[in-house]
Amino acid sequence: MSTTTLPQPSVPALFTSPPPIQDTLNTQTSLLQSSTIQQCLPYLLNTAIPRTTPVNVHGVPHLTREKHIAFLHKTLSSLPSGYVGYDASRPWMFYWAFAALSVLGEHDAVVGYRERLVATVRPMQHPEGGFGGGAGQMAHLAPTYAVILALAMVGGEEALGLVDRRALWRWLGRLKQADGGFQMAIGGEEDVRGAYCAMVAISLLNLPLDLPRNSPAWSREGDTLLTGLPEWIARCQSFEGGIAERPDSEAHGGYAFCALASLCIMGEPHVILPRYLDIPRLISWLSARQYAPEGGFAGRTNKLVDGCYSHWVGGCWPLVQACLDGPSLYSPGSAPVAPTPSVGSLYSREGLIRYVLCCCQDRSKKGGLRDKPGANSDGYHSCYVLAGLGSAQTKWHFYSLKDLSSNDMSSEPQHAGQLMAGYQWAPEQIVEEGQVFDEVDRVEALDPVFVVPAGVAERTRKWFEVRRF
Ligand code: FPP
Ligand code: K
Ligand code: ZN
Repeated sequence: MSTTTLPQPSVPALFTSPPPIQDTLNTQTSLLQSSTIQQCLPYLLNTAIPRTTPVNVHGVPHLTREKHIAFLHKTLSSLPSGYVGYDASRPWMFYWAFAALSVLGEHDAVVGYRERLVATVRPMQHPEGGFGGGAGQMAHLAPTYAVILALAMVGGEEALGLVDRRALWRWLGRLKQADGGFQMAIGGEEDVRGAYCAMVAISLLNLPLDLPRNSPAWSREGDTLLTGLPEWIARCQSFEGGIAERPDSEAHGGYAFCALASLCIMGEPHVILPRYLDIPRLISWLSARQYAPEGGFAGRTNKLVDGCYSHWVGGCWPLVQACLDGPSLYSPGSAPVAPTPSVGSLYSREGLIRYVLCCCQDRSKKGGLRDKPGANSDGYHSCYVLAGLGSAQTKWHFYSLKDLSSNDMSSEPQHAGQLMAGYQWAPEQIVEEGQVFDEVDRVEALDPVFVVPAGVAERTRKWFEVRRF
């Protein structure tokens, strides 16, 4: 292992110096950006923390794995009163901790929470379908998504069997709008999170695609829960090329991921993404989200880097890459054979890895991962920072099971079980001469569409497929 403290290794100038061009007009925005750079530089140079913090030959500190693991368990224990505002996010706290622990390889620990998860979320299920953020609360797609993914991660009859799929399907019908999108809750906001959370639920739980008759979107026989959805998502692409929460709103990385991942559940990335999105403009917008010297991503134009966008923006890249490259060839029993990539990496993996390991780790006793230096670590950032790190260390292959010459979308699927594109991904570790992280700091990448450990989505879909709806 290449751990060293002296001499200080040299870090490329890109990550150690302010941008060469500076706007002379000072605004609140530009001053905040400059001070963020100043806040990050000592961490990128490893001069901020006690000088004894070991860094590798690339000047990158190690992942303080054990501290992060302990922190994640703590987020699921008794919490101080300051956390009262998180009460309605208890489903999310399970999801964030489980996903982050999985990235760190702690799969058994996750399964060990099954009973507690089941006991906590069972009373959160609404009799008319979906889950609320607490017992007796109205159902909402955000906690519903978090509950479903948390249950999927622990697996088993006790967990998966508690979901009332029929009620969930009817509730989703009520959320489906005539313009194609989904509301987050009945009478609530319609945004692209709704599209993603609904598609994840429909696909993983193998729900019928038929539109329930109670749906405000119901107009004629043959309409489905998917009718008009990709068209609605297309309308969320903004003039900047990024994707907004809803049509005519501001592009943001969180929504870009939701939009791309929903489309990648409905179709193969190289077919469906260019059909509904202007890909060159999307790539241009996504590229502008990565900053130097910080190395990390910001969520939107003129805003600051933040560790959670390591996933929300970083997680867009494998989907876009698969769209450009087309499918890898898959023959059962052997590794997928990649197509000749159209381009190299679409973003600076080195930059992101430096930002995560230098700037996002709380290396004090507390542990956990954070937005940026000076911010407190929390479950949400731990989850999405680690997810981004795993993605940066991984090449995701989308593989096609069918004849590559036929991109046949003509026969419309009638059942979620026929939507297979979300399950045709295989990870490959990127191992490179000169990579800036040491092998001890390699983590597991989460599924690029469902954001659960590799294999969990397919296992869950199969579990529901053989059960009566
Ligand atoms: C801006 O916060 C944040 C948003 C506009 C929402 C972002 C959306 C997500 C993270 C996606 C959520 C997805 C699901 C599935 C629930 P801010 O103004 O504090 O941050 P900023 O300055 O970085 O934009
Ligand atoms: K933020
Ligand atoms: Zn954040």
